[in-house]
Amino acid sequence: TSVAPIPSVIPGPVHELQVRSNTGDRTLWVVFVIMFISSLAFYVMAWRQPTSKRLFHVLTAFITTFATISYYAMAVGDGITIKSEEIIEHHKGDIPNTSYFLDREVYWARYVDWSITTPLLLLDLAFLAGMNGADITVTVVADIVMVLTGLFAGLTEDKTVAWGYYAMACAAYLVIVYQLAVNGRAVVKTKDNKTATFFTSIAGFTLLLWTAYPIIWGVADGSKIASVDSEIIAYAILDVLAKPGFGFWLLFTHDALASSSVSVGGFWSHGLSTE
Ligand code: RET
Repeated sequence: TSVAPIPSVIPGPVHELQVRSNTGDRTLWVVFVIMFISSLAFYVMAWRQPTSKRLFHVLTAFITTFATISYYAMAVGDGITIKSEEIIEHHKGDIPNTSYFLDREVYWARYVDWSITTPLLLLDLAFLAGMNGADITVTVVADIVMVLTGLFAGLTEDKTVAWGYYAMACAAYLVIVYQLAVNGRAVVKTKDNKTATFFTSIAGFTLLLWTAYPIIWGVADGSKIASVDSEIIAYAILDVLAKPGFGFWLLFTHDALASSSVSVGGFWSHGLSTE
């Protein structure tokens, strides 16, 4: 007589649901409006410059336009899926382990947004510094790797696998940090002083802000310590700083320098370097 093997984990019927409430809902709508109004402002600012001085305006306006679309999608409830993660509870003695399911919303529309907008943000910085074609390509490709492995980390229902993707995304992020902090800073020194100082400030601000994303991801999407509402609010603050905040700072500085004599050969030499 053979006895059916006892499964090592007995799945329970319990599902814990983690979804957003009205607070998360309202936050998404508020950011949608901020992104929309910023986009209009950036298009107006673009239009006030001659086309030869519009490169930063166009890039920046597109960034907030994509954010407007993705916040609209998330606010109306699109671009979201429920991920079901099995949580195993270990018991002492002969009692078999049991499990329950943690069902939590994953806002994958964010990654679609980031896959387009973070390369555009990096192009803003790369053109400002005057980085060469090879370095720009490495930076943008590393960024796409970071966002796509981040998406896979967000969607997989296996926790161990998720941290594997997360590690790859972090490695790619370090490539971006290196490109901006070392190569970007080295090449911007060949431009005028004002441009060099400004690049150091805005690239520093960018790296500081961007570093908060993987931290929030770890606390919210990874470990599920933070609620879905807290996650929405945290990303909302970062997104407003990283897109409209970054954009207004960049474009106001650009326009001020472009109308002064300092900038010749500096800030608004938009040509792609091909060395
Ligand atoms: C993830 C998780 C995996 C590890 C790393 C990440 C980094 C994300 C970053 C996102 C930046 C987004 C911005 C949006 C603009 O509004 C994908 C969260 C490193 C840096 C600037």
